[in-house]
Amino acid sequence: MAHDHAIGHDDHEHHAPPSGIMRWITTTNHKDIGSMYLWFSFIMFLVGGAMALVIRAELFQPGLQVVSPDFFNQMITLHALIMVFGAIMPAFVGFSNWMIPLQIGASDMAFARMNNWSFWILPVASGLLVLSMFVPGGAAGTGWTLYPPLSIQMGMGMDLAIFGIHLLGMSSIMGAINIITTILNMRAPGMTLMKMPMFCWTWLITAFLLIASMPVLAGAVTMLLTDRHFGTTFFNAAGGGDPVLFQHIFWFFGHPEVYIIALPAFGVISQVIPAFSRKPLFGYASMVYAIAAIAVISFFVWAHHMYITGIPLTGQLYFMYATMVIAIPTGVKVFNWVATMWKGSLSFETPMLFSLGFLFLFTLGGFSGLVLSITAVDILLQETYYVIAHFHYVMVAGAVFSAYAGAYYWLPKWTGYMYDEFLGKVHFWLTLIFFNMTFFVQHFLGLAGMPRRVPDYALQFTEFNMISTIGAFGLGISQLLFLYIVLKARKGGVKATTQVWDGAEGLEWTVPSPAPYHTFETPPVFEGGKH
Ligand code: CU1
Repeated sequence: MAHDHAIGHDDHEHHAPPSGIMRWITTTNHKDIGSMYLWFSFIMFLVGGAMALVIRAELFQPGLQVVSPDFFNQMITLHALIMVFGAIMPAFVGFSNWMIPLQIGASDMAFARMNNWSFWILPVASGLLVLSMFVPGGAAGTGWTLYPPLSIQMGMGMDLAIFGIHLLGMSSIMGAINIITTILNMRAPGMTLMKMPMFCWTWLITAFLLIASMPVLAGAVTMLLTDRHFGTTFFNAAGGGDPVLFQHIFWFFGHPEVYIIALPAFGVISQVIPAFSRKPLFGYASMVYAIAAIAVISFFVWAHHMYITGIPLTGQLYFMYATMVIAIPTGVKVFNWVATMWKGSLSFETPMLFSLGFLFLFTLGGFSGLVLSITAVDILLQETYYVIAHFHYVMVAGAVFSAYAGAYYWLPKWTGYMYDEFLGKVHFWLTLIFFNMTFFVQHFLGLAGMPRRVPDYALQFTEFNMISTIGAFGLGISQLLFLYIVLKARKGGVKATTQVWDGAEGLEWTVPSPAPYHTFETPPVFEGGKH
């Protein structure tokens, strides 16, 4: 930035752009920031994964072998917070930074400097979470839901978690404002909303979800903070408050949060499946309406997490049916993905394999969600491993699989080189097998009554826990293969062409940035690929 203070000074003084680490700290380039989000996300994925392995190591056999119950509780909390806020959400924000400007033909994000700030808040916030393990009393041992009264009694690790969550919320809200402004104001001529690639649509709607739900979480943890330190009694019955109030506020954020994670994942899948089917996405408009419907309904189902808190029977019935209603727009999406493949010219490179893995396993997670939505069943299964199994099918098979689908799909665009297709497929199959080995058996453990968030268990649960732990270590180790594949692709090799996936793509990522004027005057042409 050449700021000219002296009148009459020659205005052509030019500073070289910052290099080295300063480039990354000061960058306003959406591709740089996208890459930083993705690298940060993967590092946090490994950190949160290591914590999961501590949990699984302890649960390998009954009794206490590896960690203290207290530290186990801390791992339970931090694994969840780090995976949700540090790994999964930043991964899809990384995709959004990289791809939204390219897909709509914008030169960058609307608020390029705020974009830099959104990112750099993240390592600080996640650092606070990790740091909280080392303060007196350790990290919050409440689970990521931070329920009072326990969260009011916890040590200062809880304060660090609260401050971390405030910062994470700021980062998300700024990112959401940026995405909405970019999409609404910076589309190239001819790029109407209903011509946008589906990934942009999912993020546009997700950004509104973020703006509506993150402040609610911020409010909940702020009330917790004042209950802890400033004498309020929002959640303390002794002062006229109610601990269940916290659960209502938390889940009013928490359930939309599920879709903040899932919708961008749907967006990625909606790009990858058409590309590898050499057909346009089936039912584009119905897909947009389905995303919007899911987003709206997601705000009205929160108490399905609270069936055992004594809400009235009519309330339980309402939340049961409202939750089941979400299966309808979700079913529309699954139908559209399958219909896109119908009579397509299919091929099964790594991005498509991860998308199909997503399609099968996420649907399974949806079905176990339907099971849990039934009040009478949930009262039995609440706080058991069935719930753990359910949401890991949503979070891992849903979000992580589609993040991998997107990463392999766009890696040639990002690096300029093809990744190793054979190793990519090995990565997929190892991930698929070990994922199911880890989590499928947890359905049985839950149905048999094994409680979640407890470091010890009764003898009859031993075999399934051993299988689950072996699967978890396999799953963890096979993710290092992905790191190797990315590093290898960055070093060079076969150059990526502009039509990597055989050209059925039209708009996807073949648009140069900034896009040439009038790129989108005509609808994309689908050429049909190889036959
Ligand atoms: Cu929910």
